[in-house]
Amino acid sequence: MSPLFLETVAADNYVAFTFFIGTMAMMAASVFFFFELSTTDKAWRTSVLVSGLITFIAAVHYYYMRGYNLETGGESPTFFRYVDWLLTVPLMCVEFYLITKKSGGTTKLLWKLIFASVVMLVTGYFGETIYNDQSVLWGVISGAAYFYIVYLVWFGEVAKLATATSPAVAKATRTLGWFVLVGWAIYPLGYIVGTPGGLFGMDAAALGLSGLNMDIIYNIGDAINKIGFGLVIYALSRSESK
Ligand SMILES: *C/C=C(C)/C=C/C=C(C)/C=C/C1=C(C)CCCC1(C)C
Repeated sequence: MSPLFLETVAADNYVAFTFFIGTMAMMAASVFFFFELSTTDKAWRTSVLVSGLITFIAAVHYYYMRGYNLETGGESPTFFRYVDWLLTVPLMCVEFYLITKKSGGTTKLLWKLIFASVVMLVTGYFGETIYNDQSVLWGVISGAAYFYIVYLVWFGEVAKLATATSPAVAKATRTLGWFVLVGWAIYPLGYIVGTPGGLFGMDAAALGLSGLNMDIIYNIGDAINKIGFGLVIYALSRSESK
């Protein structure tokens, strides 16, 4: 029999467990968003569809990452993690574009957001893998791109357009802004825990985080951010349709 079938998950393997729960949660969220499409106002259908695509892409990656983690005896599926993020984070940028489009959100703004998110992720990937010995430098560049996104959503074009669109869009954008500011800040924490030297030279042990695992932190972050983001968009689609 292939070793695949002999794989058992130890009860205290929390990493594998969070990959499993992550798969289930992302699948359930996708089913929910896709089924709700039929009762979603036409103007909001693309937004809710994108919410479902984000969780669906994550579900497929989580299924794969759980297997990778088990079959390699606990290795981090770093490559597939970043492939997932490179697909889903730009889609989150698309959500900002779609909800601000009515009052002038342009594809130029969309590309600005996507560009910043790609810089944030590619430099983070460099720091975690190829240029691991320069993880501080790459972490700082990634952090700068991250703060640029925070700026755009809280004070820049996204915030201004959202306010001009409608009170409901302004409110939803503020909530999404909290996800970007607090929810996304979970990821640099995972980077610090999983990368020697971490971010800004901070060390996991010095921060009292040495007992934590990078994948568990990333898995928790993904569940909060991908499903949470989708639900904010879903709620907005309901409050805006009569
Ligand atoms: C669904 C996946 C999401 C929302 C992923 C977001 C990822 C980040 C905000 C990652 C940020 C990072 C930094 C700000 C610095 C260190 C390197 C990263 C890539 C972990």
